[in-house]
Amino acid sequence: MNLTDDPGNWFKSRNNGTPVSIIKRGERVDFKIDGCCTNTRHTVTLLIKPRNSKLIVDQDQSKSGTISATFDVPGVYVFICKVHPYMTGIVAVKDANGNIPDVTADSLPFIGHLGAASLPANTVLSVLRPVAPTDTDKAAKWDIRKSTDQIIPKTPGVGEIWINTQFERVAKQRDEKGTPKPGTITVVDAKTFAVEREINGLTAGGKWNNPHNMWANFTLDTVYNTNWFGTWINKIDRQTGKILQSIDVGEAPTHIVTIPTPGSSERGILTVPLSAENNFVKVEDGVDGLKIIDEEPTGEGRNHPHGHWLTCGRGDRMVVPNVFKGMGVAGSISILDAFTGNVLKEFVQDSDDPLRSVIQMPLAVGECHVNGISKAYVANAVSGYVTVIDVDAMQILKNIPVTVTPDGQTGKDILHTLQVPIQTPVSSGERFVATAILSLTTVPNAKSNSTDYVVIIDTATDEIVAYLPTPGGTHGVNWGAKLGGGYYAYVTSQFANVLAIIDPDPNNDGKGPDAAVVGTILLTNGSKDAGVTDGTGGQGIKPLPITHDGWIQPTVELAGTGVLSAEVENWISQLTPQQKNPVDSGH
Ligand SMILES: [Cu+2]
Repeated sequence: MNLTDDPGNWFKSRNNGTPVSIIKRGERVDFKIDGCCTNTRHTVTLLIKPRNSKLIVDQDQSKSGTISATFDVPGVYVFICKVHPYMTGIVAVKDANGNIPDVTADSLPFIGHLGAASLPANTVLSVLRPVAPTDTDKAAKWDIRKSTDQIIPKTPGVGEIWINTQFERVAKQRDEKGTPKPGTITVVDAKTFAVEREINGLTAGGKWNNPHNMWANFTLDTVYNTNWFGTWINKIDRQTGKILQSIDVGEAPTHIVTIPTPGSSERGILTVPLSAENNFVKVEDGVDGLKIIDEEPTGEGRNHPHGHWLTCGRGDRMVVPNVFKGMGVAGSISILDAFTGNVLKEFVQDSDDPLRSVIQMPLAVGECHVNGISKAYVANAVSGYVTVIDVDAMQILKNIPVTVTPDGQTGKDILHTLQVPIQTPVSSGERFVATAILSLTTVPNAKSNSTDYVVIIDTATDEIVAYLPTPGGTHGVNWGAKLGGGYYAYVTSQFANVLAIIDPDPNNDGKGPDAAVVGTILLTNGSKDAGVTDGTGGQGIKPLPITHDGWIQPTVELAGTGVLSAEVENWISQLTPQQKNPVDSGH
């Protein structure tokens, strides 16, 4: 099998061109990670196997090259990549009669939560959304909506919403070797909730592959974009969508956050974790354009850092999820000095420590001050918990189980839920956290009555106050200004073609149990050759203006100075005093 950058076909069998390789017992599969099919490094990690199999396949760091495995027991083997955890490959091993044995509940506990002891292999594969190599498969398994499904919120937002529609196919969009690579950026007008335009990578000189996450500069005339299956970031002119520059930063860059610190010489510098390496880089956007000015490790040893955040307001500390440290799924959460890059504290997974046991493949962080304390919320992919950290005291406060089995149990890991919590930002008004829960299946759960959902966490109690159903493949969430005050949580879903909009507090009483999905916006725009992938792949999401404390004020300060475009001036004029300076949220 080749590991690839192709959505739904990330492990591609050379025998049948699909992510399901069918072999006989005792046969070997070579997993190839090379320039044929991917622009970065990966792992080949065996997650699910038949009960009696002794096979172990895993690596302690991201790799290129060939990884081989010989299959000892008939049955279904599920592989993932620990760098890009939704990359899914299947090896189905036939028994002596040529049949693939059923998948049992002790191999995959999820099945037990459906009330079954075992299920046919084909039944299990038919519900796995990441296994969708063709447009026909995607149309069947993914959550593809029509224009009649669209719901426009009654209250408009302010500004623009930038969305990485990472799986959208673009004809002739190729890497430097000429291999097709997916992904666009879809821009939604927050006033009308219409798709304003789409940006593709045709002019990126091959440095565009699975565009994953974005941030903007303070004047909001530039958007920076990462390419998670490549090694580059792009600098994009916001108004024209023109790609101004693309530079190499290292393997599998994830998210971008600028340093907001007032008075700092590093204000505006980009920080970018590299998920197939151990470091983050600092990138300056100066007179000569983008330039790497520093590179520092995000922990001790191997790290594979992903979606970080800087402390709201001061920006003096950076909280980084290190997805995996070696063999297995143990990760860590680091607190760094944002200026020196020094690691001040690293919480490493420890099965004997009740607070650190759940730090298994942490993927993303949200951070804001809550009642004067800098608090971080970290989503752990494998354990299904959100870890709450006091960033000032550098202490873990609590772990909140956010994933749910089909029969409604919480506190169970990925093998029971087949769900992964991903982005988990704190609202700019600091009252709520919205955590995106991605389901790997088409099976609903008994709490949200949907496959995918967002949980709303009250930051005063750190308890879940709402489970809100969202479209298939929910991955990204971020907060943008609601016209007249307050914030919307904008939600992306990688296996759907829509943006969901959540109002965390429609009756404005400061409490979240009335949180509701108030909008569903189609991200399709009829792009030629995109087919069923039009508007799909929603991952990184950046509402502009950037509403969090520390990032909104520099833009507001520039209003009326002639530096901002007329469009940005207009956005800023629509913000309430509270939205312009969310430092004292008054809750
Ligand atoms: Cu990968």
